[in-house]
Amino acid sequence: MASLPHSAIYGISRASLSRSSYFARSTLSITAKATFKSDASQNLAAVAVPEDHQPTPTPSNETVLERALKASGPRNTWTREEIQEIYETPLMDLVYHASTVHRKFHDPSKIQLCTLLSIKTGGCTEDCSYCAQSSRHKTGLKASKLVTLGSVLRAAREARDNGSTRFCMGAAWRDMHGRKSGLRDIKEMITEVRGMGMEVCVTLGMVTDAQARELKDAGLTAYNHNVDTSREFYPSVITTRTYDERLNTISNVDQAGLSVCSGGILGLGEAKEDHIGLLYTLSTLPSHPESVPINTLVPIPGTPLGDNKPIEFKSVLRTIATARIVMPKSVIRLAAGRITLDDEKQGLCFMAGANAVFTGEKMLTTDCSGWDEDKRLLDSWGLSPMKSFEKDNSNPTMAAEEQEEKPSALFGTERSFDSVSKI
Ligand code: SAM
Ligand code: DTB
Ligand code: SF4
Repeated sequence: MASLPHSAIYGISRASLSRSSYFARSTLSITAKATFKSDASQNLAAVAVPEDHQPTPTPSNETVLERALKASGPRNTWTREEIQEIYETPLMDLVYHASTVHRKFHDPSKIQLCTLLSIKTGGCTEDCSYCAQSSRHKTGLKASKLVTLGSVLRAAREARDNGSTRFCMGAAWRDMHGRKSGLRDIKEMITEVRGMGMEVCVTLGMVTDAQARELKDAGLTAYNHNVDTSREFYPSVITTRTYDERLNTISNVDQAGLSVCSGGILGLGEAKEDHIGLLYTLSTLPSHPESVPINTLVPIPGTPLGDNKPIEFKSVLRTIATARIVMPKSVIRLAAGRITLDDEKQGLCFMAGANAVFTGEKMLTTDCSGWDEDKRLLDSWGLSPMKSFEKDNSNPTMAAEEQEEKPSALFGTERSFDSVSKI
């Protein structure tokens, strides 16, 4: 398949919708007691609206945000204009609404801990202008061969013993073409790590449908392949593989029944339209990625972006919150660059719907927030690590059609709590 059907099509503008009914309801305060069970038929919405305050919006006066807040599941019919309207919501409101959506579809007290290992470092033929591992840039990084199974198992055990439930292995490859022995060795690593009870993710560059199926059969949980940025900005970041080639790999991964992990990188010199474009691509895929990593550029000396100024935090927060609203069931993963955020900024990201982090000694080539530091961070915010496969691990399927708010498919574990919401 050369490209996904959605990829060449951009949304047609929707009539701008009135925001009046949203503001009319913004001062109500309610208390709701909800019991969550794994049986979807017993699920209750986290936020109950008292009967006399039930909104009865007609489609003509409903804002994009209101409609998103009422949705019972993901949809992939977003237009850029709709995403822009959400993205441009006053930031405090945006974070608040993202948090509300987050609480409807996820256990807000749980953060997934994931640990990375570079299994084949450097010497990559691609020219990604942010990357330390491209052989086209003079970063001083020494290329190395595929690591041994023993070293993978040691690293995975250490990660598991420190609370990580997902182990992600990265190789600096353009694709898997002609890498028969590499694929065989990596399948063995996958099977062994999966056997330790961990979710396993790999990122190996482009894969064919047959390779994706082989990886799935070896026990792989998820495959990471980012679209990185908007379709328009992409050619100024990478020239050696196209946006559609990326989408093709994502499609192969999805078709093989693997969970798709696909997100982006902020701070490349892009505009806010590119954040909207990135989210547009991801949220209009046939099914939303199970996991959406949000990286911020770690400037690497010797790369074309080595001198880039850090991106403003509020843009990162805005992107996370918008991602949470347009892809309500996906796991939003705070990825590269998290180490530059203090505890309070990370807390805001969790409030806005981020619910996974990379933790451990290293990312792939750069530093990572350590396990002890992260345990303290989560504890200080009253958060705790997610168990393996605690969430629904499949790629979120789309709601058949947009529906009125009703009991939604929530997270797996049974629990109950009192929630006090202002809407
Ligand atoms: N070759 C694989 C690929 O391109 O799919 C390897 C994974 S690559 C390292 C995964 C992602 O990490 C990239 O798509 C990019 O979003 C992110 N990344 C790489 N270098 C980064 C950097 N210096 N700062 C922030 N994110 C980075
Ligand atoms: C993703 O989106 N970010 C991770 C993971 N997927 C593989 C990798 C980040 C790499 C950061 C730069 C480095 O350590 O070289
Ligand atoms: Fe190679 Fe991946 Fe780095 Fe691009 S991001 S240069 S494909 S390792």
